[in-house]
Amino acid sequence: MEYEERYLHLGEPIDVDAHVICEYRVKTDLKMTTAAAAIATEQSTGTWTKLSTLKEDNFLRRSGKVMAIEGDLTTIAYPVEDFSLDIGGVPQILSVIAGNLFGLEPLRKVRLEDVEFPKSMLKEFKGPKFGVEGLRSILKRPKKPLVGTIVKPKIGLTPQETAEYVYEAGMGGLTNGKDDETLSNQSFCPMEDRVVAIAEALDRVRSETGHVMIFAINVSTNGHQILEVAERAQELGATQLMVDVLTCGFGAVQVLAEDPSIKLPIHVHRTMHGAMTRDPEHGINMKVFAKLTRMVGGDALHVGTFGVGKMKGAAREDLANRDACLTSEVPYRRTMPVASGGVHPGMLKRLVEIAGLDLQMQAGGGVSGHPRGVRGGAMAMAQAVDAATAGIDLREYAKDHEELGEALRKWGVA
Ligand code: CAP
Ligand code: MG
Repeated sequence: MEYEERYLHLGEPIDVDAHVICEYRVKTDLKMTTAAAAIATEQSTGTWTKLSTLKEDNFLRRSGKVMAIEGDLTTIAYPVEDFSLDIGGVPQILSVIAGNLFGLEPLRKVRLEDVEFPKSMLKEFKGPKFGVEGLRSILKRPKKPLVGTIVKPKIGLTPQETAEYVYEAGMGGLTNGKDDETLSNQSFCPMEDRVVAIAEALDRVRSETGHVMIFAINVSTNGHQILEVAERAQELGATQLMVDVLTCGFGAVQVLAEDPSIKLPIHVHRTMHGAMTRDPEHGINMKVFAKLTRMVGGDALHVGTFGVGKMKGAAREDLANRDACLTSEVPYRRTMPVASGGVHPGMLKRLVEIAGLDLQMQAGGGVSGHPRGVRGGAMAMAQAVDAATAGIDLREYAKDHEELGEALRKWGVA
């Protein structure tokens, strides 16, 4: 493969306002300059062999530039004019920064570690409609972390059984609930019936206790129908929507977040991410997906459990995912970071110590697997988050809160 050295601009200053700047980690048996040039070539104006079809001035304006190489990391800058936001959007952005390069023969492994967009591109996106502050306002919860559950089993319950689960969770004090990522409109749990039954359950909790809980209905589906499905769920009383962003696409989140008819916060699940994020040497760092999810309007996003839960992930990377959701360096509302996956009440204080109070912690098995059932598990989670917020040791707090005590005896303290 002949890759042109003309893509090398090592040591030159980078005009950050005119480029999308990417950092790639590269494993190669060739020179790093050759490998880096291969990425810049393939992702902009070149291919595997020298071309004579592009005028020189356009080559210079539109080619990717290898700006730096440090060890196995290389920084590549793509000119803003290589991107098309009115038509293309995030799908086209990903085709440039995370496209063919993963299959390039000169690279044994390559991972997209980070991306920085220029202000001119950031302002073309609206970000979350609600975000951290909007969710807190809906839930009347100005400071404490949000605490939620995922209905388990992830599929199999009827709409009425699901609503019963939600009622018990709400009566136990949870602020959030959600469908699991594989639940949609299966014959045993039609979405419309589920939305109506859950709305009634949430209304019962509120009328009986004054407590506010919202529940994210999974509206993940094909691009041509997701808006219509979301509108119908909203019409029937849904209080939050959920989108599996990697199976649906970032455009699916954006269409719901930007459509004026949708007035509900969007919980973004990242199922399938492990195929791209898990290998520290090949794929895409979750931080990239977190930045894109916030840009397109995700109000809450799964970021991992900071090394404390069941889903494999490095704590420092999960913290970077959280930072991408919360940083003030971009012109958007903040996205609520969600810690989920093997979570149980005994973990909540550790999670708050690591990740802070702007956090949604949620448990599926860690609620429904409680010895006293869903309400007991919900109470244990609510008690644990109260203790964590007050900085009180969970075992100490459990002395006066038996549901938490039973959870700690069953699952321990992280
Ligand atoms: C958690 C969960 C979520 C994971 C996804 C599950 O259930 O519902 O989908 O949180 O992982 O199906 O595993 P449990 P991540 O609480 O029972 O583990 O949040 O890392 O994307
Ligand atoms: Mg799940």
